[in-house]
Parts: sequence; C-alpha cells; structure tokens
Amino acid sequence: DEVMVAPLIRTTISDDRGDEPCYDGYPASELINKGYEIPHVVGLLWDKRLISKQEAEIIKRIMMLSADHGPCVSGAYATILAACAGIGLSQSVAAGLIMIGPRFGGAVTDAGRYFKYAVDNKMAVDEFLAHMKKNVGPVPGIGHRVKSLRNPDKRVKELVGYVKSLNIKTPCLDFALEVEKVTAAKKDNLILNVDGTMAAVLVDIGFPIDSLNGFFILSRTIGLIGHWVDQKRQDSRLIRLFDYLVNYAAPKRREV
Ligand code: Q5B
Repeated sequence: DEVMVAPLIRTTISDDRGDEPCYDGYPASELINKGYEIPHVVGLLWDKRLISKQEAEIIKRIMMLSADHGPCVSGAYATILAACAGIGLSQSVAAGLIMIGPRFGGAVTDAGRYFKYAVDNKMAVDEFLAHMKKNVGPVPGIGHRVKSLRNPDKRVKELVGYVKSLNIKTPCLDFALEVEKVTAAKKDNLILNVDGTMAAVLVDIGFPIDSLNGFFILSRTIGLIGHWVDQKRQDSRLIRLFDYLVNYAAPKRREV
C-alpha cells in the first residue's frame, strides 16, 4: 500500500532526480554547452531567472572586483589566522566568512534595502540621511577605513563607469552617488564603498534584497580559499600576537 507522507521541505530552485541537476528547470549540461556562465547559474539559483548577457557581464565584473582585498581585512585575516593554527580549509574559510557583517563586506543587503527605500519613497538625500541617523545609524554602503576622496577605490570607479556606459536606468546607483556627494563632503572617507556600489547596481538590475550579501560572500570566498592555500604552501607557523601590539590596560599584578 502507498503511504502518503507530508513533505519535509519544499524547494523551488533545483531538482537532481534525473541524470543531472536542473537549475530552475534548466539542465546543467545545456547551460554549459550553450555558452552560459557562472553569473547565469547565480541568476537561476538566487532569483529563479535566466539573466541577460548584459546582467551576467555586470555580475561577472562585481565578482572579479570583490574576490579579494588583501590579507589585512577582517575576513582574510581570520582565515589566515586559522590556517596558521593548522585548521582545515572549510573551517578556516568559515572563520573568514563569519567576519562578513555590518561593518565588513556584509553591508550589501542593508545598503540595497535603504537605497531602494529612499528611491521608492522619492526621498531627498538630506531627508534620507536624517532618517538614517534617527532610525538606523551609520549608512550601510557608505564609508571606508582606508579609502577616501584622496585615496579613491578604483573598484568602485570601475564598476560605476561600466554600468553608466551601458545607458540603462540606474535609479539606486544615481541616488547612492548623490548620497556620497553629501557624506564625503562632511568627512572624506565617507565615500560610496564597494558594498554600497554593488548593492545599488544589483538592486537596479532587479536582484532581491535578501540575496545581495550573497554576492560579497560568494566572491570573497574565492579570496579566502586563496589565502588558506597560500599559508599552506608556505608551511606558515602559528600566529601569536607580540606583546607590543597589545595595550595591556588590566590592573598590574597585586596581592590577594
Ligand atoms: N561614520 C566601514 O569606518 C566603516 C559612517 C559614518 C554615517 C556611515 C564605516 C561603516 C557602513 C558599513 C559599510 C562596508 C566601519 C565597508 C568593506 C569591504 C572592503 C573592506 C576593506 C573589502 C569604516 C568614524 C566616524 C563616526 C561615524 C562616522 C562612519 N561610517 N556616519 N554613515 N556609513 N560603514 N561597510 O573608518 O562623529 O566620529 O562618531 O560602518 O558599508 O567592508 O578593504 O577594508 O573589500 O574587503 O572605522 O572594502 O564607515 O570609522 O566607524 O570609527 O566612524 O564616521 O559615525 O562619527 P571607520 P568609524 P563620529 S567596505
């Protein structure tokens, strides 16, 4: 007798029950043989749509520009620290990924959310900044520890220049650039950063807000894996901070 069992989970993106996986219905073999690329797979699995060639090119550029930003940023540093402690690849990469949050790399979703909110509600920049100050805090997508008007972020310029050259409608990006004009005039490191730029562009090409941090996570995973392999290749030693890098502010040793 057949037994009816209520399904445990429901999926709407992929199916592996045939001889190969289908991404939102498209067989993987057809995608690879018909010239589709990684951004198309992202489009199918994250937004259930076969994106255009132009959208795929934008995503490819976002991924290439954000794949790594050297060893000093929170994510790479955490992965390197773990690698040097002898931790395996997946855990070391996870350690780096865990650093991606509201200050480092994980501001993409919220940047997209608030820029879109401002555009949808036809807010003026000053009104938006006042709203953020009162209700949210630092504007996600704005500000950088080392990049500034005097030391611009070439990744941002490159992405903005490319997207602008396409002559597509970019209301979120346009708004984000207007925000930057005001914030950077107040303090020169309050520029539109790489998270904010990706966010605005991705909202403009229709990606769902909840998927946006995924673009940084996916791209930066390439770099984190690179840092782990790099440390292994060099047979790096355990890292222990030198005392002179610590401000010991605890009370001096005393008698009980
Ligand atoms: N202030 C990024 O800040 C950072 C403000 C602001 C209004 C803001 C800060 C921030 C929003 C989150 C964000 C993504 C923490 C950054 C990335 C990838 C990366 C990383 C890499 C890569 C840097 C000093 C004063 C304070 C603040 C005010 C700062 N940001 N006001 N809106 N957004 N941004 N993150 O320099 O009056 O002195 O109290 O949180 O978008 O992660 O390369 O490193 O590829 O790996 O540490 O590029 O901007 O300055 O936080 O001490 O603030 O500026 O209120 O004002 P800092 P803070 P006051 S891209």
